[in-house]
Amino acid sequence: MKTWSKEEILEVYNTPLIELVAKAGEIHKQFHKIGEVQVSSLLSIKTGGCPEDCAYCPQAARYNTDVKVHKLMDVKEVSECADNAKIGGASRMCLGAAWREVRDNKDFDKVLDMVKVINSKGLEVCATLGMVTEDQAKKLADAGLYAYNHNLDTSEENYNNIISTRNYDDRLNTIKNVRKAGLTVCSGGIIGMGEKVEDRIGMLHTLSILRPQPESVPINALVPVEGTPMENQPPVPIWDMVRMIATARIVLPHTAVRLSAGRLNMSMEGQALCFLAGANSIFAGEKLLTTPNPLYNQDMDMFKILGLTPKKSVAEKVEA
Ligand code: SAM
Ligand code: DTB
Ligand code: SF4
Repeated sequence: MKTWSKEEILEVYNTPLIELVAKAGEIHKQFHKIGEVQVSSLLSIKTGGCPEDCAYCPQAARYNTDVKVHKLMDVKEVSECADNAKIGGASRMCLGAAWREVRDNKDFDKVLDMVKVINSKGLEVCATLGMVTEDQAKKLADAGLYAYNHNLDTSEENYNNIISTRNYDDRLNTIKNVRKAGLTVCSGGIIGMGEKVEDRIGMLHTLSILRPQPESVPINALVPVEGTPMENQPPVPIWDMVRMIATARIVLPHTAVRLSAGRLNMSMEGQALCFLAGANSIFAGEKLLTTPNPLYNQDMDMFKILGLTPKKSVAEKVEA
């Protein structure tokens, strides 16, 4: 596995666009099935009221947003959502909680039960619950969790401008704990927060030098939400998204690169370029965690028009 320097990654990012997409497409073809896109479903199991101050996030308690605070959902409700996600063609389900960190209490036991139930339906289960210890990550793994999402979000240098209630090392530590527990790692970030190109590169560099590299890297375009410090950020140009995805594909050849938040502002043509550049997953369903996402039927039309096929879950592949 090549160890990329920041300078090399920047050079990749700045490659003339068509050449960059072609290069990324070659790598994509080598390690993935062209046109195969994983459909993932997102569910916010505990919404809002978060003590952290992530400047992009509508769920931080300190910002005055329209998000309705909701305590942890019931296992039964979550199980029904998983059934619907499966009917809709999802092979992975990600549970999100607006927590700073996991605590060893009844709520955590409930999350473990949710993981067990969803896993038993043959879906890959991912969770994003904030910081976790190795012991907690092990409990999640034992319950059948497949992946843990914990985003770096931006570069180490830019981190303090976006979040002040924790630091980059906290983030990297949780990723280490997740790895030690034998879970797969999902970690990516957001573009469009006013960061420099160097910050995008810095984030990709940190992800690319992890060993093993993360199995999953979500690339989010900021969804600016009223009431957050980022409410007036201009939309991310599609070309930046394409460059970011192509660069991620090249420096993380085996990784699932997820075209995550922000698709509502992207045309089908724009998204097609992202798939050509190596994106091989989307979040489907009309809501991400708290913000809108394209309608399910629109995405299915896109799959038809572009000739995309939904990827099966790891569990379904074992059965086949
Ligand atoms: N509280 C946990 C944490 O921060 O790790 C998990 C939930 S948090 C909402 C998961 C991720 O959602 C964040 O790391 C961030 O990348 C993404 N996110 C949150 N708000 C966003 C927004 N407005 N636009 C794009 N991505 C966003
Ligand atoms: C990720 O990187 N993006 C997803 C998932 N991981 C959990 C979340 C996007 C959230 C967008 C803002 C919202 O809907 O609240
Ligand atoms: Fe809380 Fe996560 Fe939102 Fe930060 S991103 S405010 S930790 S829910």
